[in-house]
Amino acid sequence: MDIQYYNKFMELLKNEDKDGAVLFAHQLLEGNILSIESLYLDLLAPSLIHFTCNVEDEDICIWKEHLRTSIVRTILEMSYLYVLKRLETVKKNHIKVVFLTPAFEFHEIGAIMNTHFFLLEGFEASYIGANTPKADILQAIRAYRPDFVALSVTNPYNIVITKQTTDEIKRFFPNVGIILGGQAFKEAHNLENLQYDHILHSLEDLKAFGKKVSK
Ligand code: B12
Repeated sequence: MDIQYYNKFMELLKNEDKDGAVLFAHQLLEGNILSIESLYLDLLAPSLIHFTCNVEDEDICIWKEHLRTSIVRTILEMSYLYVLKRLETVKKNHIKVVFLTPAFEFHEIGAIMNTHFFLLEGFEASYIGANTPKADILQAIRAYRPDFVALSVTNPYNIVITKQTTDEIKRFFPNVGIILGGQAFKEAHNLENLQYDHILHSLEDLKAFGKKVSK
């Protein structure tokens, strides 16, 4: 990807120009200048992961982070139209994945992005929400009967609740596969003691997983 797109996007975000940032992302997709994957991974994700704030007042920085997240969220929702367009040409594998973040985990942008990536790989994927209590996850599995539940976990503090959640899923639905991903698993020791079937760190991992499980 040409760095000029990233620089231009960052300039719009620094100025908190929501309309400009959304229109710019739209232009990149509409003109086939960037793929959905590149827009998400080369522009949107780094704009949040490397978020810095030059203001001394921490409270103001928190609001600036919220505003930036909200701009990125709007771009993700807008991009869904382009996901739909691409889906017309994607071969479906009829494998159902329910995506969520467990209780206390509010970071949801990675989960939304990867739900779109799963769709683009032919899965029937749905994002059902952030901060999802254990009991609601079990109800969702009952309602949607997925082949896999994918949990995105960012904060390592949430490993304990992730363990409780995955234990319950395996206890009540032993045939439902568990996929884990997110920043919390950059440290391999956070996976110890967790019940799961697949850990995916990147789009490449996700694509390889798609090839492996497609019937
Ligand atoms: C935006 C943000 C928030 C927003 C989230 C809003 C929302 N709707 O999502 C809000 C304001 C709510 C928030 C709150 C908090 N946050 Co915060 N937040 C961030 C920030 C700036 C960006 C997160 C983000 O969206 N990144 C972009 C996405 C795309 O990245 P990602 O989630 O990693 O996903 C990528 C991969 O991990 C992967 N992936 C993710 N999930 C999955 C799943 C699968 C299956 C697959 C295949 C791949 C995959 O795909 C994505 C693309 O590559 C980060 C900074 C950072 N370094 O990320 C801090 C950060 C994550 N937050 C942090 C903290 C501490 C908090 C708070 C505790 C702050 C506080 N004191 O209140 C609370 C905790 C809230 C909670 N209970 O969860 C810390 C976590 C530190 C740590 N590792 O312990 C960070 C790293 C900031 C920092 N440097 O200190 N936060």
